[in-house]
Amino acid sequence: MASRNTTVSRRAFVLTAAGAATAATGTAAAQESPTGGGTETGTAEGTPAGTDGGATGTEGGSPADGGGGGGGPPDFGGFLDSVGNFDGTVVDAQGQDQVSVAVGAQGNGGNFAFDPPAVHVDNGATVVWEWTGQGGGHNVVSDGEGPLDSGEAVADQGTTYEYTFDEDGIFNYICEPHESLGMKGSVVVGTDYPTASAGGGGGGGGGVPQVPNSAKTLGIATSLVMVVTLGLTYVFMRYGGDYELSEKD
Ligand SMILES: [Cu+2]
Repeated sequence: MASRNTTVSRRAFVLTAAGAATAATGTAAAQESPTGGGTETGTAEGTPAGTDGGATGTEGGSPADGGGGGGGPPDFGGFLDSVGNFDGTVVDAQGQDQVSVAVGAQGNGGNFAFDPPAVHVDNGATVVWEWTGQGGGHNVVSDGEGPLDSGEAVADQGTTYEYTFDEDGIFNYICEPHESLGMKGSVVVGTDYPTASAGGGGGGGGGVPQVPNSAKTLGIATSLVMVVTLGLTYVFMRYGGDYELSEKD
């Protein structure tokens, strides 16, 4: 009976020690992947856990990147900042073949505005600018290079100028006589245009540091064990032979 008990307690001790080791590694693994579990990690040590951590990190980063490219608002590059009647709203006219923009609408200290100042249309849609007859002579001309040009400024009510967009992008335009007052507008066309992606970058930044921390911890621990083992082996081999030789010298 006594010997049996000894065997049992010895086995129990070994199991406890193994359990503690498993638990220790398991805790490290649990920080990275909750589903990883201590059972697998205990046998395979740090390497599988580290790989798991890397996989988790990649997954964490991807959605953030996708979000940045996906649905950000159009980036006008500050072009509409000085436009008095632009409050950040881009009128969504997608799905419409034709969209009207008033020329000489109220804004910018008189009738010196386009309304709406920013509109989003499908590729292939036609924008028709319609003169209100207010605010003197106006025209519609692309800012810098671009396809829009209604010609000389005119004041007559009922004047129209239209353009059918067949290219995705952001098309900024001005009224030449009143540009300095803020009489500017923009047409966003299709789906391929510069976007202000503020949220995407932040999400990616938050996701990245998590992985290297836990992966590093396991990596460093594994490296340390290897270095110590190699170092001890080296010391044993070296001092085994060299000691006698140096004694003779
Ligand atoms: Cu004008």
